[in-house]
Amino acid sequence: MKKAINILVSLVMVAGLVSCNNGENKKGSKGQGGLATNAAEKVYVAPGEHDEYYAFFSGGYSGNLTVYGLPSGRMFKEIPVFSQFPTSGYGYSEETKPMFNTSFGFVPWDDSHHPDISQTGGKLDGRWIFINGNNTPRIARIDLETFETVEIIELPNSAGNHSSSFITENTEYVVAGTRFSVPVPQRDMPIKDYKGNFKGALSFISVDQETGRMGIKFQLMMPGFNYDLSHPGRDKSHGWFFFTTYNTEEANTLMEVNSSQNDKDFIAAVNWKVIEDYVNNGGGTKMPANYAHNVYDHDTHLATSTMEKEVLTVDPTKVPGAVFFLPTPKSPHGCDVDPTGEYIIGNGKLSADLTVHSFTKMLDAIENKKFDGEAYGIPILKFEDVLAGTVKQPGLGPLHTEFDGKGNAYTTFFISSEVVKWKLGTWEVLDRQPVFYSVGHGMIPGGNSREPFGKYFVAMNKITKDRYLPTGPELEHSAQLFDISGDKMELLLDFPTHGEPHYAAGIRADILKKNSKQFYKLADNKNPYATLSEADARVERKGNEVHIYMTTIRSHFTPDNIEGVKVGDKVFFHITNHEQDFDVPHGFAMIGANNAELLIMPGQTKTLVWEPKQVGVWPFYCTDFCSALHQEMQGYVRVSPANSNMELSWSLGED
Ligand code: K7E
Ligand code: CUA
Repeated sequence: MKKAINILVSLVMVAGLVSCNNGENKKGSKGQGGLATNAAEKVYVAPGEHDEYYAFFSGGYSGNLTVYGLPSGRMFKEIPVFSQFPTSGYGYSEETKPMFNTSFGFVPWDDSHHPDISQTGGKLDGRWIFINGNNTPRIARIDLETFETVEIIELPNSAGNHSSSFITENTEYVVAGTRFSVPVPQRDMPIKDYKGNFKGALSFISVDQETGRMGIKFQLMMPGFNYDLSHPGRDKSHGWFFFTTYNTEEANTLMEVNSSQNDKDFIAAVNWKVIEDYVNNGGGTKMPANYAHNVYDHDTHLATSTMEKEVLTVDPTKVPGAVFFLPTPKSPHGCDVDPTGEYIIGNGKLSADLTVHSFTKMLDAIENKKFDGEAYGIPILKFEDVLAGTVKQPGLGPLHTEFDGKGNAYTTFFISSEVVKWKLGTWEVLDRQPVFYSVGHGMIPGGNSREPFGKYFVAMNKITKDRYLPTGPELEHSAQLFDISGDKMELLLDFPTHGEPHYAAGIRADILKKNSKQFYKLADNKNPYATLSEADARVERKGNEVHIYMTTIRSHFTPDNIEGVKVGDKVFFHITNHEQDFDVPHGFAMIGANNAELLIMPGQTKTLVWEPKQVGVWPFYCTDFCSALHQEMQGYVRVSPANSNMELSWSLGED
């Protein structure tokens, strides 16, 4: 076995070298990664015109989400989610800091992998997009009217929240599975006692259909495998959820060898409707827990954090008919279900072939109790009984599969650096195109729904190398856009992405853009520190706290001269932007503030804390070029010694 691994490792290295060299040679030769003559036209979006699709790319280690247009590949926005974002002050302003509260304290970073857009009836509805925080297990919800993160819920009993965040077809649940199994509850125990003692929690988070509010409905306590990716059933398989596993060996060291011993790992098939009934009828065990639930309110412009103290756990062996294992070769990564819900594809990273399971056969095997033993009390189905077919030797290192809704599947191959199009049902390979280089996920807009918009495929590549002008040792990752409307995939465009996009979610632009919010109504602003008229602007002292209630409108702050602040004070700038117009934020920056600026949207209130350390007269200014007199949008705070008797005073336009 060690030998096999070594061969694989060598292959990886050779593949890297070969594809790199080929890139230089193949430029311009059609079908080899070069461009067909009309490719430029197909991606050209004329000045002032809009793209046809939105694409939301996860940021990986940036912790955020970036928004692009397709087919142009233009980046429109970075939405901060799990990471502090100085560009807008997200996670720096007092209003947004609670978004990062966790049971570990303030955690202003994460590793985000899998965005998924809400659905109704198996179709993308464009209400929300969800994404996972992998490192400190969390799920975030982003409102697609405002493109702002509005909720983050932490997951107890989870570690490496990777088989997440995928959405059932009416957004009943956003599902999050643990990659690393851990002791549950956490305790001090020898690592070598992992096997049989650690647990893998699969969390089913319900979503309120009106408000979008998340809540952990139950956690399924599975055996201590690694739950890598997951996918909901669709259409006929709606009500089921599928999770790939690796390390069914339950190894805890030298994983690259020890977790690759078994010829087959499993796809876990979970009938969540059965479990839902079970818990609705009082099943499950309440377990003490401690996890943060953070919610941002658009009316108060304020995030609040609540620590939840309990979670409902379910032992899968207590719910007959709820969980089954489908043997799947060989350390499968991607777990994908086609739009009809019939085919469940497990991409065995170390397997020569692609394994496709049949949902119908699975039900049949379950009904006839054709089991091949069990693992920790969970029935294992026979491989042959659930197999729909195999795609023979399609490439090396399969990772993920997407669907075009026309009966075709597109699988990415990391090692052989290619995308392979194949036919569901006949399993024949129809086309293959090289990618530059080493693709992770692919994405077809709507590909996770019953109705993919099968026009484009985006490859998210891990290695960029010679594709762009060099920028030192690190290059941005590169996406490649393919036209998949014809029989053959056609490469149209390379474009850089930000962070490490693992996965992306795409949607037709017209579904979202009509709902996009243009500004917040000042009259609806319920922030407790809001200043709704300039006449109410003021400065108040409470002990050593100074609260400045400030307003902004083109092109001044009210007040703009403030005196009576002292060294040792803690100064809160509560700033309300009085603009009521599309795309007119004002910024706010204070010299020496130990955080970032604020970018305050029209109608919004944001608060920045500044602790003056030095006596003097210190300026602040607007950071966003908002008008012809933007450069005049500035003011001063006079800071007196700590023991000074200086009274507070403030003014605008007076001498
Ligand atoms: Cu394959 Cu995190 Cu979905 Cu990366 S994962 S590629
Ligand atoms: Cu306000 Cu510049």
